[in-house]
Amino acid sequence: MKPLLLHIGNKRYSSWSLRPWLVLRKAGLAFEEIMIPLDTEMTRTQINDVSVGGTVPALHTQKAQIWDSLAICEWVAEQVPEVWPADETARARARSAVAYMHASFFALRNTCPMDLCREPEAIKLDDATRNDIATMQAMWQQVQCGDGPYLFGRWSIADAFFTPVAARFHSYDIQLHPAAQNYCDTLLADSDFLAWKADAARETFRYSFDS
Ligand SMILES: N[C@@H](CCC(=O)N[C@@H](CS)C(=O)NCC(=O)O)C(=O)O
Repeated sequence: MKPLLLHIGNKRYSSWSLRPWLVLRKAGLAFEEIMIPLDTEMTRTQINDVSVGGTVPALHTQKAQIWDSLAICEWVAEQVPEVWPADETARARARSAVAYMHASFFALRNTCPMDLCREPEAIKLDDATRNDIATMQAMWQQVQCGDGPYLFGRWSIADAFFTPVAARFHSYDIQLHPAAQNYCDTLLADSDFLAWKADAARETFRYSFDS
């Protein structure tokens, strides 16, 4: 049987790739990963060869090629439902939070791109980014439920979606409310995230904006 193959971008920069990678790990599904360096002359061809949508992450299963981070996480949840909260209401809230992350927060993404090797340092933030940061914290506060350090008690896909956000908040030294800071600290101390981050530190590829 062919193994699951997850095509990802550079671990240092690819926040979209980190999410399904974490979910596959937490689900306990065996998979192989293939990294496609982003921003090289070959990137476009290499991604188009493995992804109908022309982006990574892309997961190849026995039956299908799935090329969107959320779609991959949903496929994993069909194999291992525990990656969503068990309670129906919490699951609906988790899906709402994940969909919101998937489709919004553009100012935060553009101003504070994920760079796991960046020495934490504050930058000047515009109003739109400050608004995204406030909205994110308010949303976490509103949806949080259950016992445990994660957004919905035990770890779920929602926490995978917010791990890159926690990494951004750390890298750009963004001051958070205590509850949000605790949540980010929990995500950044996760052993699977730390394994990904260690791999990122070993990558030699650098974006051209990185001097
Ligand atoms: N909505 C997509 C976005 C994925 C995405 O934008 N991936 C970036 C890398 S992080 C990409 O493949 N960019 C194409 C390129 O660099 O040519 C998802 O959730 O998977």
